[in-house]
Amino acid sequence: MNNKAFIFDLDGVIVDTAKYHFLAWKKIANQLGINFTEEHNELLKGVSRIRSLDIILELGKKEATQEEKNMWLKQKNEDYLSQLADMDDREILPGVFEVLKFLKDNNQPIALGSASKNARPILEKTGILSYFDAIVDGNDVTNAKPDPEVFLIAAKLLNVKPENAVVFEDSVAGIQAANIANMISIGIGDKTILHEAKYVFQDFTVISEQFLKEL
Ligand code: B16
Ligand code: MG
Repeated sequence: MNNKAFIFDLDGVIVDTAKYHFLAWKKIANQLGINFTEEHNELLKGVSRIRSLDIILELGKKEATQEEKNMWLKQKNEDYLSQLADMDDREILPGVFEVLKFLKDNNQPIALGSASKNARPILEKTGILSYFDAIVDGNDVTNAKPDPEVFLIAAKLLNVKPENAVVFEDSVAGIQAANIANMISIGIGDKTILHEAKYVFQDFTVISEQFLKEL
């Protein structure tokens, strides 16, 4: 294989936790009398927890004190984590495990580049933590995607130049971050939404070993 490093986003790429985030935010929104739909939830993908709350408050045209915000952030995360309690490898999205294994078998460095502060427990619960040579998550970055910080730190930890790093992302902001970092962006999801990516695949089951080898 060519000498590349592979950086995976977490939510929407490795696991589909968007549904759990949605349920937890929905409870907060209901409490505040804000109408929050699955369509609105799209706006929160790849976005940090704090920014997600601000978006919901903006949707409901609500003002809040920092103290209130801290309380809701804590409540949202506790609720989200309680939903993840029984998580296991069945939550890994189709084809992901096979690609991780193929890359590992071919000695390719692998990192996580996620906005989530809950990345480690999710990788542990799904049994794939040992596949990652580096983990960069919401605890390590100050600037959210589309800022490239998360991916640049990951490439540095893997000891590769940005142009040799491949990023798998499901969010528009994440694809933009990879492009700004001068990395090879691969969108996972809808081609029309992720049109800024260099390549787009519906999911990992349609990514061939040949394609990975030739990158
Ligand atoms: P947490 P990713 C992002 O993860 C999610 O897409 C986004 O919806 C969530 O708000 C964010 O993580 C923060 O998550 O509350 O667990 O810190 O897609 O960058 O892996
Ligand atoms: Mg994502």
